[in-house]
Amino acid sequence: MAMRVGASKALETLPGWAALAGDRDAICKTFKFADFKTAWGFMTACALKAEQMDHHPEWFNVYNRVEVTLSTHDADGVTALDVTLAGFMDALAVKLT
Ligand code: HBI
Repeated sequence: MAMRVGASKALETLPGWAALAGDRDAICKTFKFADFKTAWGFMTACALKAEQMDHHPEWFNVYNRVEVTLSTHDADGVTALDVTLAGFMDALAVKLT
């Protein structure tokens, strides 16, 4: 199982991400794109990456906005898997915006 690093340590290397409000150890970020199809393209590429990693985001989409929460359920908190997936999302979002 992936080792828990915790939100505060993870956030040191993830600009624009924040700790989820409340007691849960998780990180979150809202991505905004030009339109729905770009947001959906982002989600599609992230979904394929998530499948490759066997590590899946929690997310909510309305039109051009994608709200993402990352945490590792098996570890009950933020692990290197979340940091890797967050980094992938950030790099992709830069290309799409
Ligand atoms: N995704 N975010 C997240 N956290 C997990 O612990 C997790 C997952 N996707 C698949 C997965 N675990 C599997 O290892 C099984 O536990 C379902």
